[in-house]
Order: sequence, then C-alpha cells, then structure tokens
Amino acid sequence: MSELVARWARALDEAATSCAAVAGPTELASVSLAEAYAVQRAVVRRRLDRGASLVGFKLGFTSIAKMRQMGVHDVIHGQLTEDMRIAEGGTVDISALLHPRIEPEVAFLLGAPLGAGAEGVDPLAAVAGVAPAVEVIDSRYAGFSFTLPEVVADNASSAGFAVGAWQPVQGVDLDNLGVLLEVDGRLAQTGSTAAILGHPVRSLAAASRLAAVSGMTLQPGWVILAGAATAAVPLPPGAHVRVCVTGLGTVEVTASPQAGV
Ligand code: 0L1
Ligand code: MG
Repeated sequence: MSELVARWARALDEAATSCAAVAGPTELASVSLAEAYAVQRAVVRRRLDRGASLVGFKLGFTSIAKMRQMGVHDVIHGQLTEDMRIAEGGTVDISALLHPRIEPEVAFLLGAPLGAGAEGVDPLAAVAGVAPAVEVIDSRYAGFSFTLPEVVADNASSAGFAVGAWQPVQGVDLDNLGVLLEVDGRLAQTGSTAAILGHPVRSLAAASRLAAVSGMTLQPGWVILAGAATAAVPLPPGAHVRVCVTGLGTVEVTASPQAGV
C-alpha cells in the first residue's frame, strides 16, 4: 500500500469515526480512479479490522443527471458493511454522522455469486429477491463537496441502508415503477425506477462488471443497492422517512434526535 493510500484511508476513517469533516480540495482530488479505489479498499479494511463484515455493494451516479453534474460517464461503487444496516422501521443514529442525506433506492438480494469468478453469469439469474430500500449517505468532506476520486475514496458516501420486505424478482417489471420519498408525512421527492440507469437491472450488470474489475466477488446473501431514483434530501434530527416503490412496497426509518438514541 502506498503512503498516500494509507494516509488518506486513515484520514477518511478518522473523519467518519470522530465526526470531523475533511476540508477540500484534498490531494485526492486529482488522483486516478485506481488510486481512489485503493483508498476505498483501505478505508473499508480498517472497518473490517474493527470487526465489521462485508454485506453488500452499492452503486452511485446511476442517474444520467448526476453523471452529467459530475462530468462522468460511468457509475462508481462502494462497499456496505453490517454496521451500516438499519432495521426496517428502525432508527438512524445521526449523532454519528456529519450531514446525512437520504435517497430512495431499489435493492437486490443475491442468491448466487456475481463479479470475479462469476463472469458471464446472467445477473438477474443470481438474484434471490428485490425490495424497496432507503440509503443514508454522508460525505466525510466539508460541505458535501468533492471530486470524483475523492468520493470514490470516501466509499461513495456510504453511511447506512434499510431494506423493505424481499419479493421474488420474477414477475416484477422494474423498468418504470413510481418512487415516493416522504419525510414526516410530506412528499420530499418523486421519481421512477427508470432513473436508475434506465432500468435497475442495468445496475446489477454494472455491479457485476465493476466488482470483477476490482477482483471482488459479490457473495450470496449480499445486498446490492442499485442507485438512487431521485435526488438525495437532508435527513434532519427526528425525521420519519418513508419510501414507497409502486408494486414493491415500502420501507421506513426514523432519524435519532441530535443527541443520539
Ligand atoms: O449513493 C450515491 O449515489 C452516492 C454517490 C456519491 C455521490 C453523493 O454523495 O451524492
Ligand atoms: Mg445511493
């Protein structure tokens, strides 16, 4: 591991654990994506060394609008650990977060491996279930402001996720389902699953491809967050969040008061 990778893995990990944002632009701002992913792996390694376990993979920049905004042409990925999981109906401890936002997503549950060692497998055939999901994102950079390599290094702003009831993927046409994001009973965002790369299944194919490039195998039992169907919105203290995906169901979480749960 290079000195830069080790130094930034420590800096981003400490920013998360001490709730102190890193001021940008940083020297990561213009590193290669390969170096940025090396920092991401090292950040996640530090979490694993503290006892966390890998439970999934997420995609970011899955909407054309967000790609254009960042001037990028491909999605990015991040890694989900067990300590990021929030029970359906549970509490998001925002006292441990810098400036949390939420976004409605579609989640897939893998029943078979994808990625490295499973090249050529039909991604949909590897899916054991699909569910509505809500992702909590939190940037470790001040002002939620970063370049592409910076956000890749920061594990694609991953912070938490909750998933609704799993359903069999067969017979659910995922291409254009309505998505509602409510905060305290008020509509915050509306969208469609079509905003997720045109069809969430494309995210699954992208996850498989990106994992293979990184030498990662997406494991049976893992959750794959396909990407946001709308823009993210701030998650204020005490807020009750409900995501509804037509035909898939709902998922709800509540933010803790500022002082913690
Ligand atoms: O889950 C996401 O789409 C986040 C990707 C990183 C960019 C951001 O923090 O908005
Ligand atoms: Mg997301």
